[in-house]
Amino acid sequence: MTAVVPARTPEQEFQDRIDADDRVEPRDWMPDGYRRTLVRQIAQHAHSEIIGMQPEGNWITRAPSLRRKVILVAKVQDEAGHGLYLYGAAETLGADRDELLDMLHTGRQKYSTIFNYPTTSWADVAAIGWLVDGAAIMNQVPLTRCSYGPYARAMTRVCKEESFHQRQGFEAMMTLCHGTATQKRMAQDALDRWWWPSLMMFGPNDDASPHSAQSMAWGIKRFSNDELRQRFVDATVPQAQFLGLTVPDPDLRWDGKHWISGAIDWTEFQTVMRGDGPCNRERLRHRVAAHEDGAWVREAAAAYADKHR
Ligand code: BYC
Repeated sequence: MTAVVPARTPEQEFQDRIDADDRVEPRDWMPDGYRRTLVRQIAQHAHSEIIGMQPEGNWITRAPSLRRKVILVAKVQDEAGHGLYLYGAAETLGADRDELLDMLHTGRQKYSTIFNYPTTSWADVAAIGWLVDGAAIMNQVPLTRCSYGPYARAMTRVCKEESFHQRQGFEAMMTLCHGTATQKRMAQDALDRWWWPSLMMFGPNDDASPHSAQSMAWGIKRFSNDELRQRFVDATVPQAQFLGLTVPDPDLRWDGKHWISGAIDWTEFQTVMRGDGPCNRERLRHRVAAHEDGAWVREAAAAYADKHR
């Protein structure tokens, strides 16, 4: 008698493909939860890119030299481009760009907490490049191996640009640290204010992260939030030491293998995520106003496209 092999469900076959490291493409069958998870993460990521233009954009007119201004304009434009690749990737999953923007504007979809902090001095621009782009790369390089093809490919390009951003931030920080005593103080003050929010970018601890386990099983996330945060701390503490700066964590210690941080203030993270951070309201107000002011551009582009169809 031949044994009857039970038929595999579409979900099991999908998981087999993921386990074999196969790439999923837009026309392939995928579980609804996989699609929903990707739309949620990619949309939040896209929103972060375009909201992330604001804190640094704030310094374009006050950059300390023409060279710094040219670099900053290019960087802020790059962030807009990253938003475009990501909204494009979300559209391949059937998401509608106008709806995603509406969800951002009405607070129904999140963007990264990091962009709700103010940039009060030029050194903040340097610190964002060094720390925020540094954290972004740490999180995004593994996403170039994400199981969903369009997201992974978008990330390849984003990461190349982010690594330039990180280097320019570190170089700007180095200039400040080798400058006058006031400039060095500005650099330290910026590190003091951006260190902890940068660690929060990686998301809640693994035991408090509702999505991580499933996202890792689906090959969307390759490493957990805590693993990536640890890699960032290990990479960044020696850089701070090289700059002659002090990481604002009295409990930071070397355990022989890793730099171990003190406790993160998760209450602050929750407050900012809820919409009550220092700049949440300002960021959204500015974003909605820019969207409304730009309506004529979208209308003109649509009319032009209709005429040439
Ligand atoms: N801020 O289960 P979890 C950049 C939310 S870089 C706000 O761990 P997940 C840029 C999370 O969405 C910044 N919300 O979720 C750099 C979830 O909420 P919902 C953007 C956060 O998705 C320089 C809940 O907490 N990068 O753009 O498995 C210049 C539970 O968390 C945050 C990306 O988006 C946070 N920090 O993991 C300009 C990278 N952390 O959806 C721009 C792609 C967590 O249940 N995204 N939440 O309501 C990811 O890798 C993952 O989505 C995360 C979170 C690691 C962020």
